[in-house]
Amino acid sequence: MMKLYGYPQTRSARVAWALEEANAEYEYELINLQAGEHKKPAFLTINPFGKIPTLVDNEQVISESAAICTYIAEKFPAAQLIPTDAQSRAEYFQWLFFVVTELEVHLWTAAKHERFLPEDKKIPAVAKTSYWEFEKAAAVLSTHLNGRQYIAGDHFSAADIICVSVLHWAHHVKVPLNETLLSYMNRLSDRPALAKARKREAEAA
Ligand SMILES: N[C@@H](CCC(=O)N[C@@H](CS)C(=O)NCC(=O)O)C(=O)O
Repeated sequence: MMKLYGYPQTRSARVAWALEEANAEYEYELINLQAGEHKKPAFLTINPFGKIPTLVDNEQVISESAAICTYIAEKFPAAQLIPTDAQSRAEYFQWLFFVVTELEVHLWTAAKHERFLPEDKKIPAVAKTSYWEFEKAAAVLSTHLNGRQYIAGDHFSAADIICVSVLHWAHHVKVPLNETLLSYMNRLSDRPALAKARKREAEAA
């Protein structure tokens, strides 16, 4: 059975969401980030990067949430979490990479400079610039989503899972999101699989 190593309110939520969408059976193993379990030998032997989410499927160890969600989408075709025709797949990968490399990265950089870096490495101006960069990318995303139901093609996909979870993060840290982004985020957040994933993570905690 697949095993997801995760911790609530982190990027593991998106993988749990994809697994629930796929109706997959999986074990959830809590890696307590607060207790530093991700940097202890027991976990580092599984994932030397010391990062969650990590998915283990037989001998395969996969990290990077966008890659894991895409793997789940490919493994469970009945869930239709990734398009099958070349044109729609190109759109899927384009927007998935856009979300990860042009949007999320700025939230992460801002978070590091505000909270996670050692004091002598924090540069407040970098956090400010990162929010500005996020807003520019969010405007591009908003134009794309205007009048569309989903980020790629005319189906819900794993790219939506990654995108909505990045918008959840932005909303959580009070970055203003316009009406298009908010209504996309809220509409897709109503999916039952997300509620199941949150319940699963809460039960593990
Ligand atoms: N790009 C990676 C980022 C993974 C990541 O940074 N995960 C965080 C939790 S959301 C983590 O493990 N942080 C612990 C650390 O970096 O020490 C992904 O999308 O999976």
